[in-house]
Amino acid sequence: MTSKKPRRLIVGDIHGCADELAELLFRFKFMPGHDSLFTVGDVVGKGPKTREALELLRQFGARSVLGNHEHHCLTAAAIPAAKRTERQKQYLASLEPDQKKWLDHIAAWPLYIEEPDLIIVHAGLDPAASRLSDMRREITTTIRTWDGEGKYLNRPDRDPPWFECVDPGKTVIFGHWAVRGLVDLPRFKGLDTGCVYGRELTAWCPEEKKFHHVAARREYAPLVKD
Ligand SMILES: [Mn+2]
Repeated sequence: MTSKKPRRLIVGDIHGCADELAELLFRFKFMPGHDSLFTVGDVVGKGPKTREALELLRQFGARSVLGNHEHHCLTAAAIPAAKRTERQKQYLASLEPDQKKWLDHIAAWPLYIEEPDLIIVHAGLDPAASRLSDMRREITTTIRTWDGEGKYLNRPDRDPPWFECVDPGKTVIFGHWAVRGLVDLPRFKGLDTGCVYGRELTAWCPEEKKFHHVAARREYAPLVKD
């Protein structure tokens, strides 16, 4: 037993970077059954070890929200095999040999997780929704900027970031915006620091009010603005 208080660790976009995830948990001295683990989604896709990342998170009892890349897996699985694109086939192959098990697992991930003091969401909150439960999937998994109506969600040159357009009354922890990188505002913590692009994996601990970073072992994918 330990006298240390339980801590929560919320991990940014992992994208199959299981080695960096393992190093992060080791360096944090994460204690399963005592500390709590969360991710902002986009655990899958692009990187080298999707299955290993999912398995590690499952072993540590992590709770995740749905990212656009998990949604991509679910979409791929829902269409006939003969009609799948190469990218869709790759995503499904990355879940083998237990593809069905992981698809069922991912399908249960919520759009957001609400704690007494914070909200975890993949891309951001829906500024048009008056309640969290009214938020639309397309927005929570893909928003970067807000145009006032939700037609364009990624126009950084024209529109403000979504987090300048909401007032949730709690700290919001999110990912999805590797091009922008770390966001460290009092109410908003953006954790996508592009590990899969060769930068770093980032997590936030609310109890310590501190970020934890692990350098990427290499560049696994080119940075593309999707
Ligand atoms: Mn994403």
